[in-house]
Amino acid sequence: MRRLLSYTQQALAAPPRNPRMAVVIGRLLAIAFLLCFGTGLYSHFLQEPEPWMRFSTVPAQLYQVTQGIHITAGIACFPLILGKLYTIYPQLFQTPPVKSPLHLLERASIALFVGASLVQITIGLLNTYQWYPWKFGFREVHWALSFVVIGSLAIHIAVKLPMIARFWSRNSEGSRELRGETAVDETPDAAAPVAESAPVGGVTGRIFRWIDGAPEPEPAVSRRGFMTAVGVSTATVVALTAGQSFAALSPFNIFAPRVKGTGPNALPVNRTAKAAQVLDTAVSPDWALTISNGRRTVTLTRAELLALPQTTVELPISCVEGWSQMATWKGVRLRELLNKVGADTSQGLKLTSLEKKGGYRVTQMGPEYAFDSSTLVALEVNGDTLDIDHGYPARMIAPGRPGVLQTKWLSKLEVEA
Ligand SMILES: Nc1nc2c(c(=O)[nH]1)N[C@H]1C(S)=C(S)[C@@H](COP(=O)(O)O)O[C@H]1N2
Ligand SMILES: [Mo]
Repeated sequence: MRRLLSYTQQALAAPPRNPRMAVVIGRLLAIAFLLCFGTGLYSHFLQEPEPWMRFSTVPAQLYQVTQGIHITAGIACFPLILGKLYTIYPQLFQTPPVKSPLHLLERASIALFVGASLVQITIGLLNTYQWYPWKFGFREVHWALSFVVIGSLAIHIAVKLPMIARFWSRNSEGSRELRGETAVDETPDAAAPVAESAPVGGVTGRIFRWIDGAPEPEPAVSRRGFMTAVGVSTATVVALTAGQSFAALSPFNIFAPRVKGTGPNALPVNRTAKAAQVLDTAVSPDWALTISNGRRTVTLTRAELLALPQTTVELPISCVEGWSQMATWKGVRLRELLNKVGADTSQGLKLTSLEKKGGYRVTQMGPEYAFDSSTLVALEVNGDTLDIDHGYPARMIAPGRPGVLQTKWLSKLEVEA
């Protein structure tokens, strides 16, 4: 068994499979994971704030940027993780499989980390395509897994710290040894532990000399070639999808699910009026917006809303799924409506949509958004009446909020006590 494992491990040896490469890719992955985690926390708390939380309404594009980073960094994880697994997977066959309880913990944390990360980025990617081929709630699972991923990443980094230090830079001791710049062979005892703890062929030169006297074969994958492959694939998937979030890359948006400028009012639609089952109620002549604060209530028809002072703002729709687009909105300032029912600037708001059912039929808005001068009950977009798919007769649009909270087909606004 042992011999089979060690034979497999050696057979898989290749120049990119060395600890320096694992550290180089590992660093990039760690950056991508931390970006995803940080921006993910922000996105989560915007949608499920703790009562004491207040958020910034400036710049209006803040969420567009954080969520664009979230999705783009998540997509970059695919080639990076595959590259990393390529460099380290011969480690699967290390002998003996378990050396000590600590070693077992190390291997278990890596298994957990790899498994959780792969599930995490895969369900995240499918979510951006609005494809939910599973029964569980995406948000809950993505949220819970993020702690598993970050927790096991922390353990992984802690355990590997000595190795990370040895191979941190080009001129670290380990990296120089790899290039054969230190006299490894003259100090076999000192070098031995490295070979043991490092991925296969921890020290180049030994990799191909495992059969005594055999000439060194030409490696099928060179280190440089491998780095280039990982680099180019990462840059390519990022460049071909980031256009959904970042306007400058929009012309190269080939794989991402949303394309800027398409759809009614030249704006993509996320949930159609048909899907929300509002095709009849949204165009009903009986529609009116109710605004209430305790017992004080005001009801305004669309014509009455249009007769109030109109404000124009440039604000983006920034979907949690990563696509975003700037649009020109026209309508009534929310705070003017709130003033009509005597709300004060410490009070938040409950918004109800005409939508029959759905996770975003009822949403909450903190006072920092409700009283911001650019938050509108929008009646027009991009110079035209709101299309029914964009929330006709009226929708909410506020700066810096995730798309899910830009409620379409408004019905009721209730000031919270
Ligand atoms: N009532 C209601 N409003 C909603 C949604 C919804 O499902 N129901 N979806 C939201 C989501 S996820 C986004 S990204 C934006 C998209 O706005 P658009 O379809 O007008 O581009 O609307 C938001 N408003
Ligand atoms: Mo969205």
